[in-house]
Amino acid sequence: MGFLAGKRALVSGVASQRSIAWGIARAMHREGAELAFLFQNQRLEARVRSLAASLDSDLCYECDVASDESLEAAFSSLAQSWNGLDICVHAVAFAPREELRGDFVEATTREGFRLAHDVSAYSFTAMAKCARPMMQGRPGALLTLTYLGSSRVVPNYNVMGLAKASLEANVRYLAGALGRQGVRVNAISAGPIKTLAAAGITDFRRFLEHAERNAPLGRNVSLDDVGNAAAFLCSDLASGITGEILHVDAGYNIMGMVESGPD
Ligand code: NAD
Ligand code: 0WE
Repeated sequence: MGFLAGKRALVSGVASQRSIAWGIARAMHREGAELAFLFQNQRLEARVRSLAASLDSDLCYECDVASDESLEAAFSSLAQSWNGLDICVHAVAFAPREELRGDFVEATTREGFRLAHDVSAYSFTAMAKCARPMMQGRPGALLTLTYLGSSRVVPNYNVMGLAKASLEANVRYLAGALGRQGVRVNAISAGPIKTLAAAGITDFRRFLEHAERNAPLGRNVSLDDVGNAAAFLCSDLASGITGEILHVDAGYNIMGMVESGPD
């Protein structure tokens, strides 16, 4: 029997088979969890429904995390099928594409900052507000995805780095607020993975090559690496862990001196 048998998990952020959220859903399903999904808009509905079906789920709800009404509608639809929720996965981020390149000071605008923080950081608090009543009386787990650019200067990551710093503080404050209710809140800081969000980034290949060359494990991380860690963190095996940022990056973050590439 899997270590998530009997658990109900809601997963946001699936846009394709390469999404980190999809790796997490696969691992949780393998460990016996029952799944439900949120999709951003109708453009993604058919794809998410067919992916969900392959993991035995027909619970898929539209949800724009920048809208409280949309979040409330999605959770109240979910509550018609499920009387409780054990796991909630937040795997959503957005900043205007043109702010993810070039000089940070030049590239960053007030509106880009606002949008990045709203969609990528506040939405985790908003989701926790919705999930909390459904987690009443059970040992719940919330999980989000972050990146090293929250705490180190990563070229071109720019305003997303600030939003991830806020998201990581969010993990700690939510963990502080929800702990007495038995709800744990954690994040995985993943190494670079070629997803749709990454495909929009100039020179993303260089990030992959750099990480592969310099990470202690000498490779990049896979959807399974992240999915397995996520399944663990959201399971009772991690019952003593909350407010934690767990690096799943082949060890890249520990390095103090890295080799530059052939270019
Ligand atoms: P992805 O493009 O597959 O997923 C991003 C998701 O965000 C999409 O499903 C998209 O629909 C959703 N989204 C964006 N705006 C939304 C909104 N307003 N409402 C609802 N959903 C919205 O890319 P991914 O790389 O799997 O990203 C998932 C998470 O992992 C993000 O938080 C990202 O910052 C984080 N992350 C990614 C990497 C990487 O290298 N790919 C590394 C570390 C962390
Ligand atoms: O968090 C991310 C990417 C999040 C992201 C991606 C996009 C692309 C398309 C947020 N908003 C948008 N907006 C778009 O229009 N990552 C951790 C992956 C990533 O993105 C980078 C990276 C890495 C790694 C951007 C610059 C430098 C490195």
